[in-house]
Amino acid sequence: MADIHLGYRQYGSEERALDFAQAFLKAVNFAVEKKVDFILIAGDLFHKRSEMDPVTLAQASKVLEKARSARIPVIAVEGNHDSTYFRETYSWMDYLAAHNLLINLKPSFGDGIVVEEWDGQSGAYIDIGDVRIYGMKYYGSMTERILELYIPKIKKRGFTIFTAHVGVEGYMNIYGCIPASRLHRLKGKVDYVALGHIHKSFVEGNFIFNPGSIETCEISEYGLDRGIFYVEYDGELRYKLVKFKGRDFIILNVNLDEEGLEGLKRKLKNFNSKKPVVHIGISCRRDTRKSVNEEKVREVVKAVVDPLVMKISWEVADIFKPVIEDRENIERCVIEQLLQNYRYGDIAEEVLRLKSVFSSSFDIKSVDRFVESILESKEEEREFGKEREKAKGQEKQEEKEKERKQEVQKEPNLDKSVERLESEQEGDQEGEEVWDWRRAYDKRGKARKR
Ligand SMILES: [Mn+2]
Repeated sequence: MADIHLGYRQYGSEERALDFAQAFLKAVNFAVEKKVDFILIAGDLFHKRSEMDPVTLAQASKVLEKARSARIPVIAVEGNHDSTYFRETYSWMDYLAAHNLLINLKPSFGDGIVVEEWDGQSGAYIDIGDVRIYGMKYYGSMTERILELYIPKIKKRGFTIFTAHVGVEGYMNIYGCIPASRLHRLKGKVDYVALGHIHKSFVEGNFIFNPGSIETCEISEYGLDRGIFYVEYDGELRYKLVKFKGRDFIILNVNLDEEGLEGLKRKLKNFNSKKPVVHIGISCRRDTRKSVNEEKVREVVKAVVDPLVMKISWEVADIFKPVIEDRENIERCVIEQLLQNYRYGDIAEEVLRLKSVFSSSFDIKSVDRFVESILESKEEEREFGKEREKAKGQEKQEEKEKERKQEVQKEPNLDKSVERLESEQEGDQEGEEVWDWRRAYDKRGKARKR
């Protein structure tokens, strides 16, 4: 399974957040019922990567505990909604792993990419019986590069699975997709590629499996085949997509000039849904818009169906279109003025470039290149700053060292343990906190590269 999106209060509805948790419970219950050997979650267990609330955490724990008490291991990777991908941080998935609720696979980066076996806290692969599972979290624009580094580290053992949160180009126009050919390079080393990210199910060549989301995160997903894959292997691979529909949605368009509210009522009567999410797009002339109160539309909907959420959007035909000459210059002035209110510095040029990249063609590659060029320049600035800090830090350190030596000379019988304590304190000079997760799970005892 993939793309669970726990904690998504869609339309601000608590009920919807419950729908997502309910779908997750249904998926795990299915696995328990089928007595599967393990569960794979290919990313986006959570909807928000940082703002966790107790309810969402409780939902995740409760459902995962079901799998744990049935002795079914849950192997997961982080999605774009689960962790930051430009630097390593302690994610909620790490938290769940620390509480033995799942196994969070990801490579680490020391001297190059590090692909180590799961040791109970961290690691990139795990063996379960005759199955080996490798995991890779979401890396955004870095995905292709990291995959290239990752592939040579993979060693086939039994039935080998590669699970990652990455999209395959050509299914949905979203960010974070790579060409299928990149993943087909895993052939020979890997038997099954389990993906998440694209909220629609697809299977490529009996090799790449993407189940899609288990609840509707966007109305564009509604009606698409989505769910979980139930997979069996006994020398031969068999799979079945167990479809998850989730909450009912009613998505309707009505032309009020031609069909009137009666037409809307008639269309609504075709649905037999329980507490659906209702989306109604109304198109009409300006004079019709003026004569029909939105409240009236709502009443019509409520009289026919009992909606959980109702969204109404109007498309009013307009005869009036403003004529703007020298649009570019006006835009530049507006953006510059807007930016003056914030402390972003002089970035009007970048904002305009970004806008043009997005508006001329939705070419994800050029957006990608653009973002990377910005990040690189920021990175350089930061590196430069760090160098200076380091130089300053070294001076301080040397002074400290001198003082320490003088003290030792004054008191030559200093206990070794005190000395150790002192050096530990010096190590804390960089403003480390009392509990530093980076240290908490680094075997070598030094802070990981962020
Ligand atoms: Mn997702």
